[in-house]
Amino acid sequence: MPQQSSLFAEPPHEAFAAGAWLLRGFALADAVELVAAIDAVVTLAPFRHVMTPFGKPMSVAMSNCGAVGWVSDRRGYRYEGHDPERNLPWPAMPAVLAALAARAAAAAGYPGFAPDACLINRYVPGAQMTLHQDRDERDFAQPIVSVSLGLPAVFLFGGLTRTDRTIKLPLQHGDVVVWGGPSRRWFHGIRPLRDGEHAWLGRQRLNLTFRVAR
Ligand code: MD3
Ligand code: FE
Repeated sequence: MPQQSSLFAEPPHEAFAAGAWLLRGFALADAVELVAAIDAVVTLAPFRHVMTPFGKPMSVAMSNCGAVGWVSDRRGYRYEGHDPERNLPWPAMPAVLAALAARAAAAAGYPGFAPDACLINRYVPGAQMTLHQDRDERDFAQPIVSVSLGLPAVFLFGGLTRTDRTIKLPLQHGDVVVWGGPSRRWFHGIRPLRDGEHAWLGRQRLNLTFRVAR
């Protein structure tokens, strides 16, 4: 067998926290297909600024695809099979999205990942996500896979309590992170997006978050 060229070999994956794996550039080869699939989803279920239970609209615009979608309103956070804005089921999860999420999870040591929910977050300059935990899902043994596209962002990663000190992690176009094990329950957020222009996607960052919700 010829050896793979070291010039084109995949860079080593980083485990930067217990169970969390950063796969730099893992989505790059599929980016055009991913964005086309996102575009098809948000044509059916447009981005919207959901209300937090505290009555403030989020600065991040959201949509979903898959069997269930993450929703928020005055009653709280939860997963629902229907888009409340359209009174219709969420668009199906495009195969290219589900396949990428499964490949990334497997690369991080979580084989057989079959997400039923994909939250699509759209950040424009200034948009942010304050420190929170993802705890609306049934089984915390299931990892979460996130894909970053477009403008770079600074990701904040803490611990099991809100006051734990946080580390900053820059996330770039094409980066994929798999959050499993203990890291699955840790506080995290996104600093206000810096102004900029992505050569292809313009003044925005798109983030896909794949979860097994039910
Ligand atoms: C760490 N989204 O939608 S993705 C979210 O970039 C969310 O839009 C951010 O946090 C974004 O809930 C961050 C990275 C991420 C997603 C889920 C996690 C990190 C996580 C769950 C547990 C721990
Ligand atoms: Fe989150």
